[in-house]
Amino acid sequence: MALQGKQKTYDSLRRNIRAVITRICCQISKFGIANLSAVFHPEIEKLPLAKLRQLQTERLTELVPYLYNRVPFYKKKLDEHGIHPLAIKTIDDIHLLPFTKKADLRDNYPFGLFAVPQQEMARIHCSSGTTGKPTVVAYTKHDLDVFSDTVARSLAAAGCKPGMILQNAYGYGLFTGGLGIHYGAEKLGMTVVPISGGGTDRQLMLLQDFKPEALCCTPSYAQTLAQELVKRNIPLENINLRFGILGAEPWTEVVRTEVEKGLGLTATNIYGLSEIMGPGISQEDYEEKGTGCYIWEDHYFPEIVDKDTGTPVKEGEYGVLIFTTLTKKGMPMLRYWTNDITNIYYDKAGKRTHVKMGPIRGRADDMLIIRGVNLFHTQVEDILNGMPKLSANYQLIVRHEGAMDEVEVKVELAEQLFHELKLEDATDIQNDEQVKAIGHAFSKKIKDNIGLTMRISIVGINEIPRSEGGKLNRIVDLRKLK
Ligand code: DLL
Repeated sequence: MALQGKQKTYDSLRRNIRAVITRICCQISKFGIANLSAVFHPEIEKLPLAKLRQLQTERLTELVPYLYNRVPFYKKKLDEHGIHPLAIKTIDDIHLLPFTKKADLRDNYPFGLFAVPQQEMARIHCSSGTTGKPTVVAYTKHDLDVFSDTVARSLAAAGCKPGMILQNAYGYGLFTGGLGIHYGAEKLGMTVVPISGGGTDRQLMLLQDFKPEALCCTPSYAQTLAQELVKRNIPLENINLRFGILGAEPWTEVVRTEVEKGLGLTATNIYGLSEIMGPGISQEDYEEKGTGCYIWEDHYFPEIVDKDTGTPVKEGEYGVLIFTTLTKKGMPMLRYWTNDITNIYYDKAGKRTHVKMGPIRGRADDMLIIRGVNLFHTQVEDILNGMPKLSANYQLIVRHEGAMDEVEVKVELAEQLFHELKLEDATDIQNDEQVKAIGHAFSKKIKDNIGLTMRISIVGINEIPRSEGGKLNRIVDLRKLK
């Protein structure tokens, strides 16, 4: 009897202890501590640079013979350049290797650059925005693991934690944004809402009903969502966003300010491209905003080279971003010429050791040359940052007039001012003295900073096309249509 009593007391004690442990675990996981290992990986993200170089050397020296022996395109290219794969002995030898360009992917369409039989590929994506045949990219199961790991790392750097709801408004499909973010978020332990891009009514409904803390979409679509909240009189208190992970197109501080205010979140930049993997090649830390995006260089090795000569530039200087995939198996890339213009630098004050990249100024092929001056639309966007009476909705229209190329900047008035001035139509706007003064000030700033005279057309609200979920084109080049 006494023994039975003791057993009962022991059982109930055990039940109580188990309940207490369960409660503690729930509390811990509520704060995202239980899954801390999924959030931050100091052993790799804080790896001392010498060790990082050693790891990159090991990976590159394995990759070059792997590609040489498996992909006829690479064998031919290396032979033509007189490079024996074993001549690449350290990561510093990478500059001996030839570049791979988008045209090489097109020439080998669809499966010519596969390093494994097609049957070993787990997924195929295509890169966006091109005419004619798309650029094909493919992944083995191992590659998809690396992809989701680096996206999970990126989301964690952006402030996301296990258990948070993420509304993923990047397009699902051949574009790498939707599925790329999706699997990375699942890996981090988030609850993903795979809503895809567009369908603004539904986006706003779920933002209010599910109350996600994180939103992934293009910066221009985040602008659309912020503007729609105002238009529909939806108070910010109805939504619960804390983090926006925005990328897939160039954007600057003026858009960050608008989106952070309009959606009540901390917006960070995520960069990537299909040819290398997809989103999550690099990511800004939410506590180091404005200092650049960490490139996960244990997997994606970056270089910056002069856009005309292809020679490496000094740390911090601008040029074309080049990537080598160090761990991909299905369709690795050697020195892929992204055509994106930016710079890379180490930030000793940062949380991680990996190199950072600045915002993309534009793509080398998007660069306008106007009367001899190189122009990216992001330079105009930067100037808009100091013009609170104008909005961040703008477009550059380029024409060939007479013997000259002319740029017109079409920009909407800031919404508040537009309502205050009670302007009815385009003629009212053009004739308003205050609007004229704003236009002159903007034009002067452009001339002083960029060195070009541009025609400024200030328009009313909702006059300039908005993003409907995908990438927004800020440049209308009418010269190409002639
Ligand atoms: O845009 C992958 C991605 C999806 C990145 C979602 C971020 C978020 P692609 O369609 O192959 O892949 O386009 C790649 O988009 O070479 C850049 O020109 C541009 N791009 C991507 N991210 C950024 C960014 C995806 N954060 C091309 N800032 C790249 C500026 C970006 N440009």
